[in-house]
Amino acid sequence: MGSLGAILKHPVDIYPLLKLKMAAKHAEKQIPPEPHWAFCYSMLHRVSRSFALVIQQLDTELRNAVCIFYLVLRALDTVEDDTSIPTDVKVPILIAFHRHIYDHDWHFSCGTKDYKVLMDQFHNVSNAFLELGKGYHEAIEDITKRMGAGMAKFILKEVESIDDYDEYCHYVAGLVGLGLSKLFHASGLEDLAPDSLSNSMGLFLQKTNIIRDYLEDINEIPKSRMFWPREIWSKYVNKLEDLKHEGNSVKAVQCLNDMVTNALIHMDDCLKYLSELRDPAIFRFCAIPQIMAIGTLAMCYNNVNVFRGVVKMRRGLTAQVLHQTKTMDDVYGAFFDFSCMLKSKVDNSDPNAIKTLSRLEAAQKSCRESGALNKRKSYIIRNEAKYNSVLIVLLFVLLSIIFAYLSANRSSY
Ligand code: D61
Ligand code: MG
Repeated sequence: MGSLGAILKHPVDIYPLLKLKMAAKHAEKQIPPEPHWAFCYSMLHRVSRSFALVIQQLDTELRNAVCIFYLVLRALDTVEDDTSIPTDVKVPILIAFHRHIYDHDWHFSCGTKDYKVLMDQFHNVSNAFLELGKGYHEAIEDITKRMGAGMAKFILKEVESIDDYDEYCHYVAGLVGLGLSKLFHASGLEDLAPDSLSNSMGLFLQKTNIIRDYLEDINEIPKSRMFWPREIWSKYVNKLEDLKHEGNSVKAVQCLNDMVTNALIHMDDCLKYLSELRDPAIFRFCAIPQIMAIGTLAMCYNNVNVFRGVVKMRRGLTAQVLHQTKTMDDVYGAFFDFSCMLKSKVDNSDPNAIKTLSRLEAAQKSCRESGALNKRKSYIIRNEAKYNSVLIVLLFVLLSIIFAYLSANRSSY
């Protein structure tokens, strides 16, 4: 549950963290009795704690479809991510994956840990997939086919231009956005969202991951993986791996800030997509990952530690996002706060400072114009100070009671 030090520094985290623990316990108890569905849901919890919690809140029928959609694509991604599979073996598997999901017996062993279990026991996922309605089959098959083909294309080719970068992110995450919008529509709960907005939802999440995971991807064994586009990094260094050398810290951080500025373009589309959703559970399912993404970008911006280790949002802050995100007003509030935090980190000497600031100001303008600000909880500073003083008063009251009790006892002797 996060270290004691972090909790003492941020006492506001205590309540959301406890609630999160309870929500996770509750979700685990809800695992269905049929063995193939039990496998799918326990796998979902093991490979993605964060998506599992939000998926769990959807209505049963849609929840089953989204769970299988997730596991099918996670399995496809496990093939893509395993750098020990030779290209001539990997490419045909990626291309044919959308057919394997109809085959009860198909499996291909790869990946490690939980991902290996998912791959070895994939028949459970196929069996559950086959029980979904036809509308869901078509959407899942179509996206799996297009994603597999796109991944195969980028096994053979590097991400050179920013257009390549957007194209790669479209295959691995934008298509998830398109597929989810289709599933929401098929469930009868939402109108069909425009593809370009659904795509942006995925691009914002994927670009955030690619920025955050620089070091992990470059250090991948036996072969490093590179997703930062040459068009951006070549302005700062000669080779992508040079960014991790300490002598290049200044250039590395400028390059990182350039990458974050690129990701910020998608904020506006994401706000638009979210503002059109009607179902509260679908809304939360979509909004929470987006808020975590902008929070992560705010942590990464101008932070050399991205090149030294993993930069993550505090677990307590994640728990706060999970519980404070209910309506569009909460999203405007969170986007506004994290944009503020980003703005305060922009250094005027950064080569992209003006571009970064103007993107952040544009987002803040949308949030302000929504009229949602003022009446809300903030993720930064203000509330924390208020909460801390309440805690101090409580502590004082408690000590007074103990003191009064002790002196009363003493006087009775
Ligand atoms: C609303 C709500 C959730 C959304 C969305 C709209 C639009 C797109 C997405 C989720 C997908 C976002 C993907 C971002 C995280 N990136 C990865 O996991 C990378 O793999 C990409 C290919 C597999 C995608 C599997 C997936 C992920 C989330 C889903 C989903 C399917 C289905 C339903 C709901 C959410 C990344 O993974 C490695 C890592 O980050 O550890 C990679 O290999 O690059
Ligand atoms: Mg991948």
